[in-house]
Amino acid sequence: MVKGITAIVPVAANEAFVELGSLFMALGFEPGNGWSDDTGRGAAFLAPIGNVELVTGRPPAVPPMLIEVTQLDAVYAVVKSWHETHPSAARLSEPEVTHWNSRLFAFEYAPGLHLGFWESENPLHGRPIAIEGDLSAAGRKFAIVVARWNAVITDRLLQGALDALHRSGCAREDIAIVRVPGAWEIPSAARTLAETKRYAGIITLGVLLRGETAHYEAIYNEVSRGIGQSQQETGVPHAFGVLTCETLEQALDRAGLKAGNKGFEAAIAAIEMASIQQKIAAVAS
Ligand code: DLZ
Repeated sequence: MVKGITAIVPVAANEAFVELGSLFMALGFEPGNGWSDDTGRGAAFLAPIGNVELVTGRPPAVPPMLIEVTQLDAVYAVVKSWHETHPSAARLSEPEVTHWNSRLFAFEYAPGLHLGFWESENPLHGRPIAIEGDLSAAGRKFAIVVARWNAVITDRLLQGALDALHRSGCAREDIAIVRVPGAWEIPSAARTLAETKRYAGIITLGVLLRGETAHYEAIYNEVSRGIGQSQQETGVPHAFGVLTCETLEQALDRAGLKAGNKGFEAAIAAIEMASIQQKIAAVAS
């Protein structure tokens, strides 16, 4: 899989290497890992996104290295003031409107070292790509906590959750199913499973029927609080698949009849969150 792009920019002399490095830092590039050996040295400057652009026909009259920025005028002011104190730098053009709905200024530090700074007039252009989870459950373990109360419905939720896990590549032996008496017991079982740290996600399934449950609000609040607290305190994603319905008919609709299967949806959420957690951890390390 492609991870990033590196453009190698040869710089003639050590002085230019240092000067340009200081300019890039002043512009807000994030410093990357440099290198140095007896053949030379490199300094890396990281941008949030990059792309390779293939062009056919007449190439656009722009410098070969384009740096997309926000607040072009502020960037121009930084480059201009830097340029004034570094007389070796050759040419700096004023920002101009391009024919592609943008503004650009060119900065030629030395022959062959030609940068273009530009800003799109579309504020959404070039936004950094967000971290997003993928929907692959392969190689990950999941636990499902399912209440026996209202089993005619929770069994359907369980089938939906298993369907989502299998279709997303989760192996049968990587799925643990824990049956608990009722929704009230879900948080405690979920927490015990989460604390083992064996599972990438916990899927909680149950049904609370308002019409038939005394102290419905009290039970519901405690179940949702307990599941949320287990998620926050263990750091393991918990998907909430506890239906709260007025009637049995409404619950049946949400368990695969007319309104999708909330067990399936909960499992998909758990799979996605497990992936997101892994990606965030990778970015943070
Ligand atoms: C007691 C009870 C009631 C009245 N209603 C439900 C319900 O609608 N859904 C559910 O999952 N569980 C219900 N329970 C059982 C409690 O969740 C719990 O299992 C018992 O009170 C034993 O602690």
